[in-house]
Amino acid sequence: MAPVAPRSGDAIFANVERVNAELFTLTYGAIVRQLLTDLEEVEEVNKQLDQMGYNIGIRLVDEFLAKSNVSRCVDFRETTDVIAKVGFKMFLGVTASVTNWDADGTCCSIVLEDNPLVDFVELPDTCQGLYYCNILSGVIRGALDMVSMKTEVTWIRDVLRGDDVFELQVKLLKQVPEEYPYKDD
Ligand code: MYR
Repeated sequence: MAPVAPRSGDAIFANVERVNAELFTLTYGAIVRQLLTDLEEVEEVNKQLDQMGYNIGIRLVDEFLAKSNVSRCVDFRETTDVIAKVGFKMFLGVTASVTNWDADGTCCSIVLEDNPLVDFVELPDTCQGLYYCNILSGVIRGALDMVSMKTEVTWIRDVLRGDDVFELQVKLLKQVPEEYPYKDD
């Protein structure tokens, strides 16, 4: 029997990370598949994924602030930048870019070139209307809601629909001023 060469700690961690990433991707795929079976209508699956993402997003902010050294953002522009560069890296392992700002700074696009959610994924013809990664739009909407920014998040480009990248348009609808929780008197 050939001797087994010892692997360095780095190699083992890289392998564990890869396996975790694959497990995550496959688990997400299994969730989408189950929703398609249960809900039958692709539109309903889109809504459900968005809602699941929203519920995750409102919880992720606390974890994000605890783990990152990011301090409070001053405006929508800075917040979207932090989500794309730091948030995506922390929770999805990839970074995104923020582009296509409108003149008044209330609408932009988050562009994702790599997206581990779609590794191994090919959509059958029966799923044409599916926004497979709709959980992400919900996560972003939920996270922004938690920092008092009501937004609408819409898919503009989707690699699974033949586009070159994933692009999410994020439109700021309303910024609710945060209330100081204690009375001064
Ligand atoms: C602030 O308190 O002003 C900073 C708020 C930053 C919110 C960042 C939330 C991270 C959400 C990550 C989304 C990841 C998508 C995969």
